[in-house]
Amino acid sequence: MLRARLAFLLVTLASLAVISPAAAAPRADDPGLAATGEVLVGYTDASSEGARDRAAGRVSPVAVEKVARGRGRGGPVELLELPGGVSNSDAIAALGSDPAVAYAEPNWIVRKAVTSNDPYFTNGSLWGMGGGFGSQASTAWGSGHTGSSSVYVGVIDEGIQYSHPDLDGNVANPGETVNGLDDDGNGYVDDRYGWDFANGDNTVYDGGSRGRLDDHGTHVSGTIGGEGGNGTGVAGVNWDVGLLSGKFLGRNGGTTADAVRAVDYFTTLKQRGLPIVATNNSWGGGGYSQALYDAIARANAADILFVAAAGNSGTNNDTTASYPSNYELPNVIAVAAIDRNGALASFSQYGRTTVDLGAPGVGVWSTTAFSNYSSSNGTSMATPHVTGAAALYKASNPTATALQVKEAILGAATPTSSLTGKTVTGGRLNAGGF
Ligand SMILES: [Ca+2]
Ligand SMILES: [Ca+2]
Ligand SMILES: [Ca+2]
Ligand SMILES: [Ca+2]
Repeated sequence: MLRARLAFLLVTLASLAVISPAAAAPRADDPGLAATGEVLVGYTDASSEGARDRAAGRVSPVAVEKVARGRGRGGPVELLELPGGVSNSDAIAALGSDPAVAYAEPNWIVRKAVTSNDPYFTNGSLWGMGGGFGSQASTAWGSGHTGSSSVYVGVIDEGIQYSHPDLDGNVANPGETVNGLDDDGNGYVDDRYGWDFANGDNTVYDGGSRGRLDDHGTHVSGTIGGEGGNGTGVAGVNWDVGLLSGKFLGRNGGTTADAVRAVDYFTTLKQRGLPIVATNNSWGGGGYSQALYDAIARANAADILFVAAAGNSGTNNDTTASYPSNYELPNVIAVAAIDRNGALASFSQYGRTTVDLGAPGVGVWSTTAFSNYSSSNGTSMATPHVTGAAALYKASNPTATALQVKEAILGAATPTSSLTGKTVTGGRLNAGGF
């Protein structure tokens, strides 16, 4: 048994050497991978207590915790806390040379459960989160990357059913409570879940007794940040994220004036300290607006991405401009829609110089008003996959600027034949490494 364990250790070390021959610091010393100043030591079955103490003494531990007693399978295991200045890798080397030690290894950091148990994912409906032509978000989840509640996204759309059971933990303005006061001092009273610019009030969910009001805003929100791993409904690209509504679409659409207000609302929140990485803009129409261009430029200056739908008329945005996705600003990302077979959706607008990449936009299941779930088609559905990817990347790379996040998204796009010559990247969203 001992020989088998040693053989396994050798294989592990050999493969590590192959994986990262030029790493600046050994993986054992990477604080993102292993607890700093801690090593696990497994002693041989035959070792005496005195021999084990002598072995541990090689690294002068400041504390020793028993992890396993070593009765039955394997010898005793201890967790040694190292004195300051002793690296994990040096301690492992020193301990490994002692005959009482079977193995010494880093105390690897493991992360929470990372396989979605959300029924729409497990039954295959949520193809946009998976492999194949999906966003590969599930691969990022498998690496323990499921988003962060300290990364915020503005949803400029209809309102959001913030009380939806798959969203209620992820929608809130942390600086605001419902008390009749403007707690965060941004000029809006009780904007706990965002602001309704269509109606000039703080009720961002108005899904009343008729129609499908707030379905669309709730749907895109679920794709960005539906609560994953809770055994319910769907999972968003981010299981944890902060969503806020900039509601400006009502039953009859919205206006440019209200869109400008909504964009500026998030810019102001960012300037006041709320860490917003992006706004999602699954809407379009109308002509060029200098006022809207200037608002998006202000968002750019505030380091906020503006992720926009390419549009659903099947036309070429290079020849017939579509707004807001065509605004030529560094923070804009324009998104086309693909189906689960990787084809450009028949309705999706495209543009070799004006549309950046494709993302899942056909048969997309997500949250809808009245605590429901439904499937929708559109570049509206593709866009929040990309916005979600921006938030996921930011969660794993907290110091990245908006433009670095954009670069990461475009750089990771997977070449896709249906998007060749029809998008800037010629590829589709791939968040697997985020
Ligand atoms: Ca406020
Ligand atoms: Ca308040
Ligand atoms: Ca309202
Ligand atoms: Ca869920």
